[in-house]
Amino acid sequence: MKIISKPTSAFNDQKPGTSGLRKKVKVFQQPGYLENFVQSIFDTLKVPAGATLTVGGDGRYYNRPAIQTIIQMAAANGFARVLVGQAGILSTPAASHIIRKYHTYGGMVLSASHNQGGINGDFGIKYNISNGGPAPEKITDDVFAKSKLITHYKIADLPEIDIDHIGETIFDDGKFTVKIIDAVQDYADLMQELFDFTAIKKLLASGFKVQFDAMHAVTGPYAQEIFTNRLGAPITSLMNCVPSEDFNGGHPDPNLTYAEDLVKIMYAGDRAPDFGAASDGDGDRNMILGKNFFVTPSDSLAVLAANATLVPAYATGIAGVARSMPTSGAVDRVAAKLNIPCYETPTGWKFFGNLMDAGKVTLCGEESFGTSSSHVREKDGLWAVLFWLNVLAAKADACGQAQSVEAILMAHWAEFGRNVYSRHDYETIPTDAANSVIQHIKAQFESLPGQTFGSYSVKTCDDFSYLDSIDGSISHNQGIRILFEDGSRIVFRLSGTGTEGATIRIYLEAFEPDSRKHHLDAQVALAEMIQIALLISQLKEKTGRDTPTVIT
Ligand code: G16
Repeated sequence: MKIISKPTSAFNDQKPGTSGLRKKVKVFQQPGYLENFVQSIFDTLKVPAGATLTVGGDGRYYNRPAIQTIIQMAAANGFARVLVGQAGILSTPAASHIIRKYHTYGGMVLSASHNQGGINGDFGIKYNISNGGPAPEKITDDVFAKSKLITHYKIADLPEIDIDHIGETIFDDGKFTVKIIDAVQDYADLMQELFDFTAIKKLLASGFKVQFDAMHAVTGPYAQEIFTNRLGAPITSLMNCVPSEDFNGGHPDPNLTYAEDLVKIMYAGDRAPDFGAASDGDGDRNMILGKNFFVTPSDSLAVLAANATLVPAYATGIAGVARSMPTSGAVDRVAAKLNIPCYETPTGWKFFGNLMDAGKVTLCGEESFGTSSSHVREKDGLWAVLFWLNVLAAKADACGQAQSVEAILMAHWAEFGRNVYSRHDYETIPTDAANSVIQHIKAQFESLPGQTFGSYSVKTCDDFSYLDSIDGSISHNQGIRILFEDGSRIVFRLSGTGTEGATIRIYLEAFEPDSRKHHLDAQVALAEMIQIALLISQLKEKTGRDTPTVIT
């Protein structure tokens, strides 16, 4: 195995965003682009002798050549072994599990998550540390700094590895090994350890109808193994389960706009199944639907926390919960009742890792359709679906009759009150226009407190900062909050995961204690606040956009 040091020129745009480096495929295809970033990661890590690296992605276009390059560079940078998911595919939570289970020195997760794929779509790469979670900012900042100074990268002259068949390829008398693994079984086994599969199987056999949409993305094979092979669900309850390099031309983002096939089925009146769910490109996001009913991710987290002891893995209780700042405070109310701590972190799963490692939290969630627990260090779409099914199974009456998802939410709101919540996204806005919206709001920080808009009076406003209580690091500029006297709030943030222009997210939240109003559509209940957000931000005037591209 010959190791070559190749000269390269630095790129100045390799700053990791909310979750790794995400760019158009064509950006990644530039000579040296992927290599520079991978070398900057390896240089930051200072790889110890004998280390193993996990590698896998969501199967999108460019996954395969990227994996070959990463294997060659891992060999040249001192790794002794690389574990690769069969066909190069690992869902993000499965990658996290493999890193933890086989104690690898972290892993390269290749995905642009919910972003579109294909030759004109997006690609992405992130490094997860050995706890299985995304690298914290101190590592990603260092990687970015190195990427701006890089002059050479190291690569081994290995032949192309057959990544489609399970097995091992050994080089240089065992000095370097590539092992192709079946990660579906490992992941399915983990789910079976956490949840009561017997109870879920009984629920599915009782006529309770489930529809799962893998959106032509990575969870298809995992869903087939878990739902069909292990839980006995009919094959018709699964849709779009064959992973495709471009997600069949779709947008693998499980929300009410992009999961439209599933939404149509779940909103088909009496004919609709009892429970519907979808997951995203790399399998870490989830959307939960009942019959003609949408569960916001913030409410989903709260319901799971409130019912955690119904699930075998959490039967003795949960240590604490955490949510990202823009996620609604619904879970805070559950935590208060359970008398457990609730942490508020910036957007980005990487901020939960320290809290989980320290045993301070068990469940975490984000409004961006992410929920998970300390079983891995990533959000986990299928885990959330199984958690819901386990809760539904455990709440079924003596005759096996399950409650509806809507009934569970109504009962939850009756007990805790409802944090009415919605997020409005304005996508692909010219960056200057998006920045001017944010600057315009910030310029009002001194004048807004004390002002009244309709029925809402502004109490305070700020740009959210987070002090990590475990490692003492501080993260500034994590989203603008306008907090009202009655506890309602509007949050403005620029997305850190887009690859084209900027995306402005407006998060709207109002607390409704009156159960007679709990059935109201969130857009109706939040109508006044939506107008206030537009007035304060002057978003329409500054961007020329009349309506959001996505509402959830
Ligand atoms: C990523 C992060 C999440 C974050 C989400 C949205 O999710 O892992 O923690 O909430 O992006 O981020 P933003 O609002 O900055 O676009 P994923 O599923 O894309 O990896």
